[in-house]
Amino acid sequence: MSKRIDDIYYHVRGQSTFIDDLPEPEKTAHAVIFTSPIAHGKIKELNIKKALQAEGVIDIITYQDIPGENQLGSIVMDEPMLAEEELHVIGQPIAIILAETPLQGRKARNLIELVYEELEPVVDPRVAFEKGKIIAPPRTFALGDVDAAWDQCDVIVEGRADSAGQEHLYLETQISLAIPGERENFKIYSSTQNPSAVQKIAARVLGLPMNNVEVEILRMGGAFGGKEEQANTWACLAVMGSYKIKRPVKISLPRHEDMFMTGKRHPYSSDFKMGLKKDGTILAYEANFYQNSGNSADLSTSILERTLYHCTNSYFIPNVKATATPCYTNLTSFTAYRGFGGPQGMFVIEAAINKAAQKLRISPLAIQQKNLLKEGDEFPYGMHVENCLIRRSYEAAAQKANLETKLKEAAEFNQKNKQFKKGIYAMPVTFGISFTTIFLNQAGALVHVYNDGSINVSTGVTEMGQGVNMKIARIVADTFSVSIDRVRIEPTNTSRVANTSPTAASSGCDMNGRAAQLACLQIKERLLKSAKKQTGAGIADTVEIKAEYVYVNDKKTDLGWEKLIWNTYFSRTNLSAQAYYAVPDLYFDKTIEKGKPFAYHTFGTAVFEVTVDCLRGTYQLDSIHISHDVGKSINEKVDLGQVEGACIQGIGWLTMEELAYAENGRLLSNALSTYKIPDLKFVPEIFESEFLEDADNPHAVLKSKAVGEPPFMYGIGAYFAIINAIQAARPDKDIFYDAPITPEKVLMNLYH
Ligand code: LUZ
Ligand code: MOS
Repeated sequence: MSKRIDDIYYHVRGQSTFIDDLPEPEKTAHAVIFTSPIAHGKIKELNIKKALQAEGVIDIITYQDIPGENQLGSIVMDEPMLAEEELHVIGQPIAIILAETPLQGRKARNLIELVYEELEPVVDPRVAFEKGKIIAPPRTFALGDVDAAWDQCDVIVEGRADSAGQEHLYLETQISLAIPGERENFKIYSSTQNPSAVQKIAARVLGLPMNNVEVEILRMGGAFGGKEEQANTWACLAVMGSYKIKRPVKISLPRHEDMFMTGKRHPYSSDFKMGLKKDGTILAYEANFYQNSGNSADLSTSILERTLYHCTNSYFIPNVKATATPCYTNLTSFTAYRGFGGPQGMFVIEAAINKAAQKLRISPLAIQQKNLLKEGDEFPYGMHVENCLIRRSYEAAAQKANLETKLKEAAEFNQKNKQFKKGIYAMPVTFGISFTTIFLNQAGALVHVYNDGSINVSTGVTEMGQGVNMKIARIVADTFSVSIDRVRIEPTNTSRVANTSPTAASSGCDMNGRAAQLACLQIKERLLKSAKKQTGAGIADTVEIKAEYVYVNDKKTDLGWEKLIWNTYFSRTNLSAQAYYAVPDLYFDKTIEKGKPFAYHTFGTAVFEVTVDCLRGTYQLDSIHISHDVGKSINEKVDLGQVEGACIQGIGWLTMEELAYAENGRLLSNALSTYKIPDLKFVPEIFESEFLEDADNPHAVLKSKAVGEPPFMYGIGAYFAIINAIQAARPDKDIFYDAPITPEKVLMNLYH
């Protein structure tokens, strides 16, 4: 990888720039947001007089100042930008304070007086469901006939599994800079995965057409889904400020404000029932998911959908009925987070398998292996699995981990030790690639070749540290067959590539990489035509570009890239191209909940070994072995980073990351002193990942596969490895599945 295109080279030197590094334009004002102190209630009186007179305050904006619609919603219109009367959550924006400095803004914020009437908050999705506070009616995915199947089962287990939310903890907090131009035009720099959404919603709030708003993002310092929808808020608040005072306005959330004001992964509370044959064959599975959606819909309904898609994970089960409901609560609006509801669905079926294994007195791994998907098996959503690699990856991971030996050694260890117990678990993952919202599966690109031979690429994808720009540069360089040093990736900008989908659903490179490739191919066709003329080759001769030179009938000519480009330009030929890609053959019929929502699936398996201290409840990861399917990797280091990073992030979700709320809905874990994520010391000494070989994917660019989200779900395996160790100490104990499994919960599971 060339240094020029390699983000890591600049990141580690602190030379990459983020929005906060942009020089602030002259007269930039700083916005500080006054928010609701209560989780549920009504505004009786809002008094901003004193705050307006505070030092450095330029203006204070409330909902009455909004020229367009006071509405940020994109699926359900239930999210006012600034509260009018009703308050639904602590941290809900009420007023924008514009000041010369952030500190002056914060001081003025303390002077705002709010009189309110407090109402009882709801924080539990099951309570919300009982009260009828739901965003949409329940949806059910079904296959076969569960009700008829229970009679044929040798054992049936039932239980409950809860998984908590998760803070994104992107390194760069939410930030936006809005700059007013002439004639009500605005340029917004936003740390967003979704520039076109920022553009659309900012235009809506201002009551302007979309072509008055230009949105740009060079890169984010992490996002993980937290900026798929929820960057909109801060960009819209900033542009509202700049509209009102006709000055540039910047919003940059301090860490603790970001932590309590922004959305997180959805907590779920779920019931399951599983029926099996004695040999471990699963005959029937029923699940009921209560999604804690928070105080506004945001992307909750789409996330809920993916929970249903992935509720049977990598297993074929002939009879399935899974129901899910998005429930309003007075907590932060939960949002997209790596895996997008999939992890929550997969967690529950692993809990069911674990419980069934205990009852059958067989290993949960035996149940997994018995029921892994086979080529052609049907998912509850009607799609059949193709090019299925789950068994291969399971076997490869087992072999790499020496699973048989490990199990034997762990059993011996557990016999000999009372205080320390080892646990082992394998986690297979099958994840569907494509936006389940079908219209989002489209992308565009704009490529310019300048007449000195350098190449400039714009697509709709956003770089958030996942390395997509390096992959796209590789695709472009390979398509032209030139050095990657010639390629530059532009910041993502709504004026260069329009109507973009969010960089999400792991599909950023698949779709935008393909669009970039198609644009390059258009230019390349013109270049080859011109090369034919330039070399005097005949109609029957084959002309190619290989490693920066034109070849005629496989013979190298002295026509190099730069000369080829200049001559082509000189003969008045277009060296720019725009291209578009839509993923083919996707459909879904919601009336029957069947279709083909995914271009393909990705597969992989991780094997975990842990040691639990049954006296203290603490635990340590001993080893992780992963066999993962990335198709034909475009950039192995980038893909490896995604696989291992996602795995650790998934482990964090279910082990140490604990969102603590007070009964009144206040987030208590709103700082890094009270919210712990995995660090280097937590990562096991033995952490080995490999890619499945000979797993080329026919459905994505350069035979690659999407990699961003699927490995997140490996983390579920660490949770059940810990459970497995607990069961070694207490084989007959009724386990409660309530993630994250903090040391307190280990002890409660052992002794309570
Ligand atoms: N966003 C979205 C996503 O709008 N639809 C999806 O299916 C999806 N999947 C994963 C992550 N983000
Ligand atoms: Mo997403 S959870 O932004 O792919």
